[in-house]
Amino acid sequence: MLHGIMIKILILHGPNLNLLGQREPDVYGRQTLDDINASLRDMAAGRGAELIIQQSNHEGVLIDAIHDAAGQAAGDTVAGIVINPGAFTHTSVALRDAIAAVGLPCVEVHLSNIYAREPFRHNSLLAPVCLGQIGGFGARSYTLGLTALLDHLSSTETSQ
Ligand code: CA2
Repeated sequence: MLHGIMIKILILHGPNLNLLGQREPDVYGRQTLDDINASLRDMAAGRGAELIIQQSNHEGVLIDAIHDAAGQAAGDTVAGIVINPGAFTHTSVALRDAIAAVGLPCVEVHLSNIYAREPFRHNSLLAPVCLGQIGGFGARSYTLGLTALLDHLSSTETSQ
């Protein structure tokens, strides 16, 4: 809770993450996206937060979701974003610009350790406009990312 209001967090899953648990379990694990979302909802409920969760394979849909998060009416505030941008991590200036434009605190998460993989995955265009990046812990990267965001929001609330 922030200022007695149930805070909302946007969880965004990028392209191909709808396939989780069905393909490439050696790289991405056996949990499905529904499993990950259920763990996140459990964790959020314990911390007085509500989640809006979206997955899209389309860059523009992800950008619209970020814009919509920033445009929520007062009392329906989205306080921050946890995003796994998938392959758009390495390519999307447009997603980076959307995050920078809305100014919401954002945590980038990855199932895999992108720095231990092919060189084309070593650069994130989004990381510089995020609070931080967590990767390499499988599905746990998401819960770690949400914890980091909620802790950040609590600490900035008490310091204001
Ligand atoms: O490690 C991550 O979370 C990634 O964001 C996953 C992306 C990849 O392009 C990034 O470099 C790192 C790929 C998501 C694809 O997800 C699949 C899941 C199951 C089967 C096939 C793909």
